[in-house]
Amino acid sequence: MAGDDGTAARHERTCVGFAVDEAYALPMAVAGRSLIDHHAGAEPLEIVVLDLGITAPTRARVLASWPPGTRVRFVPLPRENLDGLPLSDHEFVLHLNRNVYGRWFLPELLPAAYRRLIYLDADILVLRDLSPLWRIDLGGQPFAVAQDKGIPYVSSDLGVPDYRELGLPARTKYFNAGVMVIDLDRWRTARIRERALHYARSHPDMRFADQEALNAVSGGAWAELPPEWNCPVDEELLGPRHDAAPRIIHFLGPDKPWLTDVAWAPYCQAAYTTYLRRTAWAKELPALPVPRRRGGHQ
Ligand SMILES: [Mn+2]
Repeated sequence: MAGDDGTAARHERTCVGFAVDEAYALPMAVAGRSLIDHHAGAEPLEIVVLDLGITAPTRARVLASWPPGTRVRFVPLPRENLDGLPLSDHEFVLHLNRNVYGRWFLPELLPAAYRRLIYLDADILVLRDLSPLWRIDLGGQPFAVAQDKGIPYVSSDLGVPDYRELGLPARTKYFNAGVMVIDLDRWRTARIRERALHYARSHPDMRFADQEALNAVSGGAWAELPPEWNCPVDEELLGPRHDAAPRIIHFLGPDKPWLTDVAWAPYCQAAYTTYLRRTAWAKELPALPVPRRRGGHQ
C-alpha cells in the first residue's frame, strides 16, 4: 500500500548531525571522515551540520575532507539563540563557550522527512560502522545515550545538583551527551529543547551547561546505549592492555588531540592522526588556533 510504503520510507531516513563553529570545523572534518570511512550500511549516509559560524573557505575545506558524493547539508543557527545561557567556571568546563548549546536546536532545523538523528560531538572518532544505530530500539524514549563514565549518577560530582528538588532518586543514571540517537518526533513532542532552555535560564549557576540541563529535564527517561558507543579516551581504553572494543571514542574534557600543547600518549595521537591525514587539514598542523579558555564547545 502506498501509505505503508511512505511510512517505511520515512523510517529509513536517518541522518548524522554535528553542531560546530569555526574552531571545531577541523575536528568535525576528522570525526566525519572516520564516520564515512566505516560506513557499511545500505542506507546512504546523510550528514547535517548545524553551522554556528563557519566561514565559507572552512566550509569548503570540510567538504574537501570527505569523499565526493557524501550528502552534506549546512544549516545555520543565528548566535542570538544562545545569548544569556549560563557557563560555569568549574575547571573541567572552562574550555566551553556558549556554542555547546547549539545541538539543542538541531532536531527542529532538520527537514521533516528525517525520522532519526544520530548526533555526534566533533571530538570523537568513529571506529566501526554506525549502521546498527539506525534501528536500535529506543524503547519509546526520545533518545538513546550512554551513561557517563566519569559522572555516573545525577548525585555525582558535576551531576545535577538540584536532583532532590527535581524529585530524582540519587542513583538516577547520568548520561554523556556527546553521542545521542534521537527519535525526532518524540524529541519534539517531549519539548526537550524548550524544557532544557527553561532549565538553563532558571539555573544560572549550572555547572555542566547543556549536558546538565538535558540530564535534569529527562530525569533518567532515556534508552541506554552500550558503553562501546561512547568510550572516553583514557589509558585503560587505548593503552597496550586494553580489552575494550570501542565503536566510538570520545576525547572528553579540555585536552583535545588537535591542540598541540597537549601531550597525548603516542597510541592515542596515532588513532587521531590516521583520520586527520585523510582530511584537507592533513598538511598543516596546527591548522586552527583554539584558545584554551572558552575556545571550544564540546
Ligand atoms: Mn565532546
